[in-house]
Amino acid sequence: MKNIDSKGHVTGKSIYLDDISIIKGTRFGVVFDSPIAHGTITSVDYSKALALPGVVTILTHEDIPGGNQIGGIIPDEPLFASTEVHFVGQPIALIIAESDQIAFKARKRIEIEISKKSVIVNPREAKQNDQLIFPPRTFELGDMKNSWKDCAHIFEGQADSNGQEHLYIETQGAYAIPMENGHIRISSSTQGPTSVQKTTANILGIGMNKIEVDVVRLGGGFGGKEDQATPWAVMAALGVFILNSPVKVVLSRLDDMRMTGKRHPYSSDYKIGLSNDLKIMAYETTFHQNAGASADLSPAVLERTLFHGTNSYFIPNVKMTAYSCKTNLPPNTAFRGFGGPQGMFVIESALSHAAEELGISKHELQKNNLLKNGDEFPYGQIADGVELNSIWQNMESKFHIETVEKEIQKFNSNHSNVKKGFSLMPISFGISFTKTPMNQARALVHIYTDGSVGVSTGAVEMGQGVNTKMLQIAAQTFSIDPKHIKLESTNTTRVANTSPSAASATADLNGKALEKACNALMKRLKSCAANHLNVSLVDVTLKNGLIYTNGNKTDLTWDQLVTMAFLKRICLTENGHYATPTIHFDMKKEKGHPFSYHVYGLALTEVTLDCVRGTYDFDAVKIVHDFGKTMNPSVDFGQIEGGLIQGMGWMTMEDLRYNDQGQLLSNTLSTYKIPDIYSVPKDVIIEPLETEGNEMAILKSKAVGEPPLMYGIGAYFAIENAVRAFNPNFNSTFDAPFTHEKVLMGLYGSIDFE
Ligand code: LUZ
Ligand code: MOS
Repeated sequence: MKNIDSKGHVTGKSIYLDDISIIKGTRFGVVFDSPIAHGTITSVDYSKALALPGVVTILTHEDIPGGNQIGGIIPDEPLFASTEVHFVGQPIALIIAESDQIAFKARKRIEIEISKKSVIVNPREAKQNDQLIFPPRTFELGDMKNSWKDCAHIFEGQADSNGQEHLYIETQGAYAIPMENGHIRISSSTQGPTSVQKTTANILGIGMNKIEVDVVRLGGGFGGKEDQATPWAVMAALGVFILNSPVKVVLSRLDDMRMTGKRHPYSSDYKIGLSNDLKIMAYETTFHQNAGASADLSPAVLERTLFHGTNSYFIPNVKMTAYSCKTNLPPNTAFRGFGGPQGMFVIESALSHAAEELGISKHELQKNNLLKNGDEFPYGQIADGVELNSIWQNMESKFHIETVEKEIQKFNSNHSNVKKGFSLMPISFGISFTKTPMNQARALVHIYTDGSVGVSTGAVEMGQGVNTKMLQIAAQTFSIDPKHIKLESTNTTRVANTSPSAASATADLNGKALEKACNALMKRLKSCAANHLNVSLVDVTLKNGLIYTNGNKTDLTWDQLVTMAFLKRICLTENGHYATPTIHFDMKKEKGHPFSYHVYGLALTEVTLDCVRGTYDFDAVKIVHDFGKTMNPSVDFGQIEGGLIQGMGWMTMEDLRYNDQGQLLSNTLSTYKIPDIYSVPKDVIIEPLETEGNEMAILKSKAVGEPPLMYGIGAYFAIENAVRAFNPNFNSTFDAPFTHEKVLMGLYGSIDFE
């Protein structure tokens, strides 16, 4: 099935937040935010702003009827700052006006005085000052202390990866509308409708049942709208609460870039020990996560860094400690991969370091240490269904690693100012929210009396194609034409208490709930048909909208059967509930079985370096990926391509910069560059691994949202490989992204230009 949104998207008919028709009397909100990264507000003068014609009101923390608190995991974040500000971009007030142009004008007239305090932007400095968001966590396996003496080779170093701006095409926004009796309806561009509902209720001091959140679709989320879509929706709702008129808050691109958190930068130390036969015997790391000014999702992100700290390798002795460091930056948040990529970057750096020192090819080291069935992860889960060895074999037989390596060596010996490089990047990504209780979902299915069907789930469509997958599940289970099925918007009144659409788990969780609801309805309809046709239930089948008994077509159609069931007063509505079985995790012991399964894969990245300019082009990325049994190849291939390019952008060109006063320097689209058509690899080849699929995955089709992002890490090490071909003395700094400037430094860093 094609993505059901494709026509709407290309004809401009798909409805996003900004396409919702505006009700007469709607007011527009613009956020006034802190210009200073840390300090005490000594005075704010709103009078000149309020005097501007068209300004309706300015809301501050004093207007909040409930609790001034939006922290999702730890209650440490106010909606509006009251006396202290902790980052540039922290919301202080909402200016509400008759148009957003007027509100923007009014913002410039606000006069604020802040008495400055010291600013910390570096996570290691924060740790030295005991500025931690929560106590550190440690995952351990084996006998760390005694393992070093068994190692023939030990290497130590530092590996840093930078943050990443989400740059969803649709910026953050919400539109709130007053309903009767003090109820409020919010349309929000959020991955987490229930978070918006819950936080709004808390801020307003009313029940969640008085807040309805509706989501049609998002113009991208990537994690940036898992928690951080909430404040703007809450502000709009607060405006409705105070004014009793509709209020719309949509961030401008520059406001969005300044005010919202990003992927967490990490600065990490590693120590890796290898035996004589090149088995990794010991691995110790310390991760410093740059959390920003409050917790947001940092505790969960930190946890996933630890879960993926050993990537696709089995290591018998491991100790990984992670610190969530409080800095004066916007609170960093979920971003595709959710801490996993940051953890994987460190072990890949350690392996590159070891291979370089030992004078061997890194891929030999990688292949020699791949995880196998029965191996224990540092968090206690025993690996099963591991596909890494067959994936590696597939890579060798289809894409010939040795030949690629030889051809590159040959090219490099024939060219002095152009060098090629390559890398292999295996991935193992755990599927499930790491917080076990979040792994549940519901779906509501109505069959209408004419046989048409309406489906609601907790899944949010953000371009990832989840609605297409939901439609496929309903159409397949009922065996009717998808044309008869409508996917409803995601709405907290129809499907309550939802987990955010995140963790790559949306199609699995909501799809399984939907499958259950459809199966229950099918059972009722079949039993109705059996009664009518005077046969037993097991003899009835439904196929392509027709009813069969013992494989023989009857005169009865789906539509007729539905009408008949209705007249017999059989319930044509069902609510399916799914909770992932078998998963658990004990945070005291830091052991358990948190993931329902893992997604595996391997990417071979080839790059050509212009050693005069320091620029590079990616010739090809060849991927062997474990889809299970993909239920929609075009949607899933799209996810792989998008994830890969997004990961490559993070590793190569996306250069997020704050100065030491916490001001965002890369604050526009001219100073923060993401991959475009000119920087994507010339060739991306995706080879699906043939497998039986996994029962825990929806229709045995494995989760595909986040895992491919980590293929992009291969880009960093391919560049590193090429730089080394030019400058054998290159000392890898493992400091992503590998921008053109850093490539030049790597090529000529040892030359004294003076
Ligand atoms: N969000 C979350 C996530 O709340 N928990 C998770 O484990 C997770 N994993 C990946 C992406 N988002
Ligand atoms: Mo996400 S990083 O799955 O919102």
